[in-house]
Amino acid sequence: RFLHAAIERNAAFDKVSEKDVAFFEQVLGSSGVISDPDALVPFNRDWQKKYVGNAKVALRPRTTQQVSELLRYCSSRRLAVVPQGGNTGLVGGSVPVFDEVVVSTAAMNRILHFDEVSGTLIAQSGAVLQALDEYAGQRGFMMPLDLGAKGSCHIGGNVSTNAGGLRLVRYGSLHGSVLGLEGSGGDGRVLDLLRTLRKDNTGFDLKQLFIGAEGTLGIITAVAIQCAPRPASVQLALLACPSFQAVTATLRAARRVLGEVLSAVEFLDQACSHLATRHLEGVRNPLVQQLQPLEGPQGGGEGGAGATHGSADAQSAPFYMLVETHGSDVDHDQQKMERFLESVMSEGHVTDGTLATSEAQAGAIWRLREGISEALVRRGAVYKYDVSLPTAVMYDLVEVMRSRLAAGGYGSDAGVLVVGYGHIGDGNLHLNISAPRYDDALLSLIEPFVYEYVSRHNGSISAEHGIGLMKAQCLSYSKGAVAVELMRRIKEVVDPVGIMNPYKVLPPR
Ligand code: FAD
Ligand code: 2HG
Ligand code: ZN
Repeated sequence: RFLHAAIERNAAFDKVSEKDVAFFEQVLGSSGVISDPDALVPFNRDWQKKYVGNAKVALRPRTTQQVSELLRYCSSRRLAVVPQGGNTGLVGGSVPVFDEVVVSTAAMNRILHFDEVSGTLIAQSGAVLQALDEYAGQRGFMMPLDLGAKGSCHIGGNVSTNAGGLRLVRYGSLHGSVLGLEGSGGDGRVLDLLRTLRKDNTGFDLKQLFIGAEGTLGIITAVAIQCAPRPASVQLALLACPSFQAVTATLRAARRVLGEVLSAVEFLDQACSHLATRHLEGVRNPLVQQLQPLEGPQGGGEGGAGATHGSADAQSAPFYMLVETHGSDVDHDQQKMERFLESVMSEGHVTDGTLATSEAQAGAIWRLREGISEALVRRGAVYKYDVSLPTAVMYDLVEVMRSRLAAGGYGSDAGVLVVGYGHIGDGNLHLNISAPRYDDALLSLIEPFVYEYVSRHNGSISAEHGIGLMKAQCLSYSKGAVAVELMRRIKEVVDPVGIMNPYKVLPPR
């Protein structure tokens, strides 16, 4: 596919032979080795169906020992490997680029230990996030991260991408909540760092290297994580804001008034709201009274904040926010939420709002926000940018991009939609450009412009999704030469033959 046009297969890697398959079957049994072309399809393509590889074999180990044996063998045979969890990654990191061996953690999903006093959980890396959250929930705890892909993503994939998600503003990053991990380096050496201690100052904190390494060092086989107490009281408000300035003012008020109970602050623009309600069954925005039928080539009011076309726009606000609290006292939290709403409404930062009065209502509001990625995929081709920027200027990038593309002939009349949403409480914007089809001329208007813009504003080209294949050639926009060289050297130590997830994260030399 066009995405691989500039990359050549590294000829130093050998191709999988029948003898290799026989070895894999000896280690895993035949059920752990997938080589049938049809059965390989889901291992070879990503969630967006944008990145498609050509692996001839996928492996499903069940134990750390098996992972170690497989990697030792692949190193000795110079067979490149791509680790795969739930395959929900958004930067092309979880699928082969060429014929790398896929090592899937899908069969490594056992929960190994739970401490009901401290809330520490140990699980194999292939455990699905939602299953872990349900398990912790039955014991009065919750996982410290939550994201739209929770039903499919694995904890090992979350840790490998250092996933952020919807509640990082409250529960912090995985660099803090992962207490320990176990993994195998590319050469098969098992690194046992599976501790559950809050405090452990014994030299280099090696587990941090694996958090966010995106499978370039080795394979995480188990994770120890600090769960948080499940809140007795949860409040969720969906708010309509008249401008992006009002969104940032509302964020400031949420921090000031809600303080320690604040658990999520998300935003989406008008175009996202329309996308989710139009492309996803049963999703509606309770603050938009009545949607108009689709109009025009771009589907009526999909034009985005500030756009004037499509009568549906007249009825909805330019921006929406989700503001959530987690606390232990319903009365106290409700009082705080009321004070917050009074403050932002009296100042005109919020023009309309609704409070969820049941778990079902809260779930429906979250679906509006969490469903945006899926709605975008349903609409057609998507160019995704996941950036950190100073909050005050964050949305400027969406507006600048909209004007730039329109001036280049890729406006809404060409079916191109530029939308912005994300974790505003963490300074994280998801800029997505939706188009009828992938188009190199459109891409050349977006990149490198978007990376230069982010770099100029001292932002990050990857806030939470990682670098993967998509941004490996662009790492220098966010990391200096010395840092990149150090990353290479660390990889050489942990993965001496260099078989782990080649072509990803690090730029070609
Ligand atoms: P995969 O996609 O399988 O892999 C991701 C990367 O990690 C790859 O490079 C892979 O090689 C590597 N990897 C996987 N498992 C291992 C392992 N055991 N050892 C070593 N390397 C491994 N991300 C966010 O940060 N925040 C969000 O809010 C968010 N929301 C999302 C919503 C949707 C609908 C979707 C589809 C994705 C979303 N993501 C989000 C992207 C996010 O990266 C993933 O959902 C998740 O963290 C990846 O987990 P996974 O198990 O699917 O990993
Ligand atoms: C989210 O916050 C995810 O919904 C996905 O990180 C963002 O699809 C995207 O761009
Ligand atoms: Zn996100």
